[in-house]
Amino acid sequence: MNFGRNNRAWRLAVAGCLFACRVLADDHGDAAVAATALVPDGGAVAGVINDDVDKDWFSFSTLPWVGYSITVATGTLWDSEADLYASDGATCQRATNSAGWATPLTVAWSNSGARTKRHLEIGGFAEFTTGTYSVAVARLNWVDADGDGMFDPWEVEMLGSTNQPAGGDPDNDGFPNIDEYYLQTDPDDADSGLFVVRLTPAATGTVVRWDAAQNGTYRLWSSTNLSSAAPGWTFFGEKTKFDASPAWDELVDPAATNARRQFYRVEFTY
Ligand SMILES: [Ca+2]
Ligand SMILES: [Ca+2]
Ligand SMILES: [Ca+2]
Ligand SMILES: [Ca+2]
Repeated sequence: MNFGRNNRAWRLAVAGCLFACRVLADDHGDAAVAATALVPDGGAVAGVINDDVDKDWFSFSTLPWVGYSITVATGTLWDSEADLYASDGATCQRATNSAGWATPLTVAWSNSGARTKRHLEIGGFAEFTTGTYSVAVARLNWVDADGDGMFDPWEVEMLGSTNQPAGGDPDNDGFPNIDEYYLQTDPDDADSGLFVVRLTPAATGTVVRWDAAQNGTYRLWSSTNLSSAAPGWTFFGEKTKFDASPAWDELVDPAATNARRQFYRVEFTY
């Protein structure tokens, strides 16, 4: 066959490639790091399962003491699969699908720990299933009559009323009330906050222990020097706490051995 530039078969082949490339372009990322952000109570987001192996990833921020309902409504997609992952994007916490059930598919999850991000992986359930869908996240029990971003039942339980502002610090520990809400520490106890509580030097490194709440994700930094900018802080690990107890977590800093002086910093992220 002649595939010269003016040949009709050549032009059809090019047109076919362009058409195929457009069909295969994906609308949402295929991994947790490329997740599309969903806003709780912010309405539905449309998506397309482009081919039978396409997975669309979403993420949303969850607040302590608050329940969430995730709804996947199918359009032309025959049935759907929705898996809920922890903030690390790797630990599956709930797997469900709509096969055999009337759509839409719903997944409920309540955050009994610290503020954290959740990831959602959506795909078609049956093989060779493609088509359109929409996904929405709703808060089931959110109450914030004073509009300070802190869940009112938590304020009443921990501070006696909703009178305290988000930026207040009645226990003078340096953590404002809203941070204590996110961290799930006690806003009325100066000893309850985000602190490095123990360092255990060993030949293989130093075991760093800090206050940690369930679902919390923490980032750890070390430095040999607090008095100047050099060498600054060195990041050595991130960890998500999955269990409710104990109320601390640990990570080894392998660069710090017995003979060295080290300072540590722990950061809460969500
Ligand atoms: Ca897609
Ligand atoms: Ca409030
Ligand atoms: Ca405080
Ligand atoms: Ca406190």
